[in-house]
Amino acid sequence: MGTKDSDRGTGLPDAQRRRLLGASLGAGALALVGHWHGARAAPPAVRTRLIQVPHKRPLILRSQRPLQLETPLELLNRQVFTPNDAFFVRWHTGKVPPKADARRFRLRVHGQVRNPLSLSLNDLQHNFDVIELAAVAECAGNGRRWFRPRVAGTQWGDGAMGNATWRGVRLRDVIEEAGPTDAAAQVRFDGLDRSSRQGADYRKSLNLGAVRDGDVLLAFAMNDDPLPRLNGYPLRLVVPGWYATYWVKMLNDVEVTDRRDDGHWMADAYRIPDDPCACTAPGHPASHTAALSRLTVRSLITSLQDGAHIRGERTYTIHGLAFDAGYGIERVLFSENGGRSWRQARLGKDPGRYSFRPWHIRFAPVPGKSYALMSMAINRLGQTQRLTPRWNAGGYLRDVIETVHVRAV
Ligand SMILES: Nc1nc2c(c(=O)[nH]1)N[C@H]1C(S)=C(S)[C@@H](COP(=O)(O)O)O[C@H]1N2
Ligand SMILES: [Mo]
Repeated sequence: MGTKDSDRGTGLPDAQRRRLLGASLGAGALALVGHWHGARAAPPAVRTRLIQVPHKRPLILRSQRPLQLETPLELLNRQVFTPNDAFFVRWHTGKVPPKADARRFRLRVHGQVRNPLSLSLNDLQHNFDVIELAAVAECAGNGRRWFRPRVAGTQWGDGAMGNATWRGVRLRDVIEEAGPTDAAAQVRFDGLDRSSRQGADYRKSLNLGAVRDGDVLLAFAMNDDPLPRLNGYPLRLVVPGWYATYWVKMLNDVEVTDRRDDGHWMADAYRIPDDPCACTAPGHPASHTAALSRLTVRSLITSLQDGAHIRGERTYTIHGLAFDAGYGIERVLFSENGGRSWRQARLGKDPGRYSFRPWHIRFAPVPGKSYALMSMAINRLGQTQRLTPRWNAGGYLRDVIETVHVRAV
């Protein structure tokens, strides 16, 4: 499905620098709006707007202020690594800071440390071990638009996620170099963006225990290129297996603290009901909440969209992806009859335990028949996806087995 034929822009008023592509995604996406009774059918009359900002392909516009752009599903299809110019964008601030000057940029490490640091990009790249790993960044609100009843917040489809190789240095090594004092308890991360009408200054914290995990990176490269400005140039935190809310962009300030962060983005936002399900009944707020942390197990069919009409009398290869919090995907099962029977899909190459894992399977539809296609991933711990959707007021932790309804014609 091409995005180029969506080029009939309507143009929004404050869009001088941007080329707005004010049309729907094209035939496949239009089918989404249709009559299909799938739980995932988009609310009627909602048109999916594509927008093109500098250094990005046309992406789905979820909001302009703050800037929130979603990757169309077809750009996640059949590529394990999401190209930088297709990678989703989520800011909380109304105004994304200008691109930092790499020569003047410094990362400050201070607070409960014996040896405060001020590190240039060059210091980071040459004074510490450089490592690289593949990891999925998924927004905690990914899939929120499928929650019923509907919840407040950005109505993301499934494209508020992407997979990349991240190159950088271990956070652990930098913190060790600074030498935490005995009082050290947490580490707080702050980027170049500041508070705005859209919200408080964006800061997130991790416990010292999580920081000691050698896979947490201060990353300066993404898919072998410098980070795009909108994805955090020149430096971002990468917390593999954890929701991207922790992956602070344009990171320039790391503070080791002696107490729990009571700032807005830790204490009020990005919290889930503190029970094993992380569920509540609509209208019944959770009495206890916990900060979000690890990703759920998920899989998606990426080669067909809900409501699609497909040709019968042809064998299809269905493609999809699966991921979890880094324990590793062990199996993906596929059903063409709404979960009554399952077949095992073939897993593609494994780029690492935090990465998207591609899978595919053959499917031979019969003309005139309708199919409810499903996929279910199972990780090495035996964790799998839910059969019924969980509900919580934040629209977090989506991990239900998704259904793609298609009709063979
Ligand atoms: N400095 C800064 N970092 C941030 C944010 C932000 O608003 N400011 N948003 C966070 C959230 S909620 C998400 S989902 C990811 C989005 O990363 P991306 O824009 O590279 O896709 O960045 C995280 N890091
Ligand atoms: Mo997010």
